[in-house]
Amino acid sequence: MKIIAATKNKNKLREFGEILKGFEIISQEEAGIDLDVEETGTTFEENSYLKAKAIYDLTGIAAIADDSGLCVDALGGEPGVYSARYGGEGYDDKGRVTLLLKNMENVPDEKRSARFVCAITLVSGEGIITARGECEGKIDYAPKGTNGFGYDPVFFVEKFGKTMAEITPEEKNEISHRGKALGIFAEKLEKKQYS
Ligand code: ITT
Repeated sequence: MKIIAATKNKNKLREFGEILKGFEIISQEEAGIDLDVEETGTTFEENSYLKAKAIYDLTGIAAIADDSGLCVDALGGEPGVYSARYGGEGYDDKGRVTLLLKNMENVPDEKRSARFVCAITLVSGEGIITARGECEGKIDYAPKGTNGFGYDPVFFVEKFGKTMAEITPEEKNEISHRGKALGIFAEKLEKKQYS
């Protein structure tokens, strides 16, 4: 089954490939699509559905989308669904990490809990599949490591005693929100659990 990855994020695309081995996943670029989907939803599930549906409607080919983000307890769940847009248009990954650390400046150790959340949606001619994965961690005090992307350098993972940017891609995929969500998704697809 050919599936278009409805994402413009190259790092997500790489992780899709690492996790969903044996699937025929093609990028939007490979499918010749240049589409910006407005993320008007208020939940990860809504936004991942919007992205997958837009690509499926355009192509008639099954499309899988990932909407994900970082939810920080001390910030009332922010940046959440707005993780990619935290601080506004002018920021890149590094700028968003700096802003997050600034907003966490006076937060003590025991209140620095956070989680990465990922909602995966497949829209296809046979139906829809959704899956959600979460990964618990803590916001570190400074960026560490060069692997991964986004907020990985400040997301401390207890199991490894390191940030998500200091562990290997294999280690990240084993515990990450995306790894978990795609694992559940693959199982549902195998069992043809469409809704
Ligand atoms: P698409 O919508 O094209 O897929 P995007 O980057 O805009 O790409 P999202 O709207 O889902 O994707 O925003 C997700 C943001 O959350 C992402 O840009 C990162 O800042 C952060 N994020 C998600 N997964 C992450 C991960 O595994 N590691 C670090 N940061 C992550």
